[in-house]
Amino acid sequence: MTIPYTEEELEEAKAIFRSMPSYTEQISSKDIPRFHKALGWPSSPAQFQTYINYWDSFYGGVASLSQMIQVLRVIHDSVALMRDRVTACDLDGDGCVDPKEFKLLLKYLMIHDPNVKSTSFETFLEEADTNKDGRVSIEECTEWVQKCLQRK
Ligand SMILES: [Ca+2]
Ligand SMILES: [Ca+2]
Repeated sequence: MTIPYTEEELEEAKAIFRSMPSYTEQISSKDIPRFHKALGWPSSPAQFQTYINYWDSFYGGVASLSQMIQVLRVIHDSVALMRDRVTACDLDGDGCVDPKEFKLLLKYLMIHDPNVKSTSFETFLEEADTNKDGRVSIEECTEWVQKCLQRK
């Protein structure tokens, strides 16, 4: 998933999105596998289930067209994509990643890149909290995610 989406491809993705059975302005997370398949993203049933869980956990089981297009727009830019995903995982919006939010983010990372190893929150805190204030901010977390994806 490193190819940039052109405006034309985004239009195509929008058309696919709108053709999903549950489409109103948004689609049910149950249609995520169908949407991914229509876009030509190969995923295993386990990956689909995790994606569904992801949308269920973060977005109450529905994906809006604008959210989906936002993901597609940044998918070629790993820094922007990860900042977007880290921001999305900050469920209580306090600008920091707590253990529950980290768990969801890690789950997402492990689907995104199978080389990502499971990490405890303690290790994450130690590695990511660069200004040592005991909290991991969105920026710190985004930097950590970059390092995490680069180390194989
Ligand atoms: Ca938070
Ligand atoms: Ca910090």
